[in-house]
Amino acid sequence: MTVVKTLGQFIIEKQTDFPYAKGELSRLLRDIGIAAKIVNREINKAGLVDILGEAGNINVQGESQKKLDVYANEQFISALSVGGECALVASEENEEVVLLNKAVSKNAKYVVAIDPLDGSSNIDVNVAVGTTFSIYRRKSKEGPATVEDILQKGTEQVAAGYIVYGSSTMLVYTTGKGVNGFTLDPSIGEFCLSHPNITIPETGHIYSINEGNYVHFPDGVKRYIKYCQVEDEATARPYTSRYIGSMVADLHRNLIKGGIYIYPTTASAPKGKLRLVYECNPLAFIIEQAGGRATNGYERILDIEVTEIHQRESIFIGSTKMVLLAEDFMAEYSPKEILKVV
Ligand code: P6P
Repeated sequence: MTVVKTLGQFIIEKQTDFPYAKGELSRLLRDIGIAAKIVNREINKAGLVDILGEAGNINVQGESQKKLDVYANEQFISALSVGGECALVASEENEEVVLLNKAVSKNAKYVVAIDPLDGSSNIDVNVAVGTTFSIYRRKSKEGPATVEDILQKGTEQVAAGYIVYGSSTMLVYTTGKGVNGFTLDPSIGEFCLSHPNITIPETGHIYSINEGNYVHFPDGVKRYIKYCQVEDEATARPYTSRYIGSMVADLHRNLIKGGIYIYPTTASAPKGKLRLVYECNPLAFIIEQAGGRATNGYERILDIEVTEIHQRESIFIGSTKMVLLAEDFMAEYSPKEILKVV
């Protein structure tokens, strides 16, 4: 008989990985799992209720906020606030950091960065969307947490993960000791361990990039795309192009099958489109823990200085050998020093 291990059981079991932990991180991960189940329920019926379409607001990115964006943001912030283990949240949907309920979280040790619903433009067309999150220890020792508590390098993450709301709903996370995936079993309302110790193939045959922006890509990216398209039996090229328009879904497929996702600088995104704090850093932590690589074409994502909540960054992320080769093309055709002058 197959023994089902739930997310809650797994978190408690792994708590011994942290000898000094008193359960705060375990409870924080549990709170995120609860919110994910609530958001999943709404996503799965989004087409049936008046939750589709524009919420009428514009978020800090200048993007029209879908109602489900707003709902997901509220659910994650509420779960973290009630749980009492988180002092502050930085969210894609909020221009400033959100201080959580002081009465409950005055002794909270952690802060969370989150993109509650990434790829939300796909909701109305029933394409997979995702949530990304990072957990840090707060740096401040007393008084209310501040934005400085979340402006930490990716290397300081205590835990990170994503939820992908796809053909099934999965929660994938790491605490720095490998990557584990849990699939939601709606019949019991629990995330169950389905993908223990996920590792990404060191190479792959899938490249994910919005080639509609080709004209404005750096030369190094153009050259790498052409490399992927050349016929070469020895390296199983041409590779397959797969781009969903929902980074969590693209990244999850590449994590399982091998591949590379690239969002470089473009005309409309001169610093890249993806946000360092709540998209690039959590996914980079996951990919590195799974044996992959994540850089901005030049330097490790997790080492990049964080100065603003919503700062954007280019990202090359996935199978190590594919990312390294893409970096070689960047070094040869788009060397950083020239880009600095320009
Ligand atoms: P484009 C979704 O808005 C997102 O942040 C990622 O999930 C996705 O990969 C990318 O942007 C899509 O952007 O410019 O290709 O439509």
